[in-house]
Amino acid sequence: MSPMSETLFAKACRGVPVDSVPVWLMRQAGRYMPEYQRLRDKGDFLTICQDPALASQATLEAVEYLGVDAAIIFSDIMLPAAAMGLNLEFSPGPRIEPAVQSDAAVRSLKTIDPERDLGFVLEAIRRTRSALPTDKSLIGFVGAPLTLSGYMVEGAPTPLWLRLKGMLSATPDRAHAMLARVADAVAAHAAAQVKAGCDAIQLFDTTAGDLAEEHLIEFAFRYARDVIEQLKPLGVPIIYFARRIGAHLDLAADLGADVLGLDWTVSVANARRIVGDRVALMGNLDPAVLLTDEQTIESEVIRILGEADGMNGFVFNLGHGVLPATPPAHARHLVEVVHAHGRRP
Ligand code: 1CP
Repeated sequence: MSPMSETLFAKACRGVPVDSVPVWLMRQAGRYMPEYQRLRDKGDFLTICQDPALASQATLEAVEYLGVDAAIIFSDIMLPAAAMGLNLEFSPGPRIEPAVQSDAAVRSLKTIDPERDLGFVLEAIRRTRSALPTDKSLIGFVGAPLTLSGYMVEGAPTPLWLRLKGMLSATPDRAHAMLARVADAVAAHAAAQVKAGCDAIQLFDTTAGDLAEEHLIEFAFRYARDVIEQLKPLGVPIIYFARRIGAHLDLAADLGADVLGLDWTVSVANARRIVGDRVALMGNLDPAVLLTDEQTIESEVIRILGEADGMNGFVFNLGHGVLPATPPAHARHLVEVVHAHGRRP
């Protein structure tokens, strides 16, 4: 895409001047939406992910309902784990059985071929890109190596990540071997998503902020940077999202990503002071605010836009995914008020 025809979202990611603030929501096509619930009546979550027509429909319905500036392809960070040879189920959260808990299990992780193993995601992207208005971006995504490896080691979501942390501290060689393989797999999958039509890639490193600082640097940031370096030549904006890394933003700003996604535990104003103009910022409304009322949502939007200090280099989002209990009308109201207040007069 030539710079002239770049979308508002792409411009904001690159920090070039815009006359309004773009907005999209992590998990915008999720369980809170009646349209998605109706799709779920037709099949379980994996079935929707593996059916390009249904996955594309879920992606597009969210964009149409909410009026957001970007779509995110309906998929999941766990799918490359299945492509690497693991047994993956959703019930409803992801389950990997058996989990990866030995050097031999790490060695037997397969190299992926995205067209062969994840072709359904790529076909969903092609369909979605051709149906999506040209002024809206389509975001592809992968789990960052640390976060995806965490699920592969634990076998299921967990609040404490004890097996993952055990691997990092007791068997660091195994951890490095695993992270290197996972990094290659997610980089290949992300690159294939760009070739299929995605205009941006987000790395979800949701778990990184739970680690000790030295582990964050050695195991999370190092492999996130590897993936980003592999994607850079493709020329699309890259977003790095992690939670609870307010104390590490200075390092995160140098990973090579164009945009840092923030959760609500650090203010946009403080983040901007730390990162300067090295990266654009994305975030960071607490998804809990969407459970309140329209006035509260509007005043929180005004506060965050004020902290963003001008419109350039900022993408409005939540600080994590939309909660399942969110009234859909509140999510739509959020988008409306960002568009109303985030505009040059
Ligand atoms: O219908 C259902 O019950 C399935 C619910 C669901 C959905 C709608 C899961 C299971 N994944 C998804 C889609 C999904 N996952 C998207 C789609 C696009 C969108 O944002 O609209 C994305 C980007 C993800 C990313 C994802 N999956 C992450 C990273 C971001 C995050 O939320 O922390 C993680 C950790 C997962 C794993 C996962 N998938 C599903 C569950 C329940 C989980 C465990 C983590 C959790 O409870 O959120």
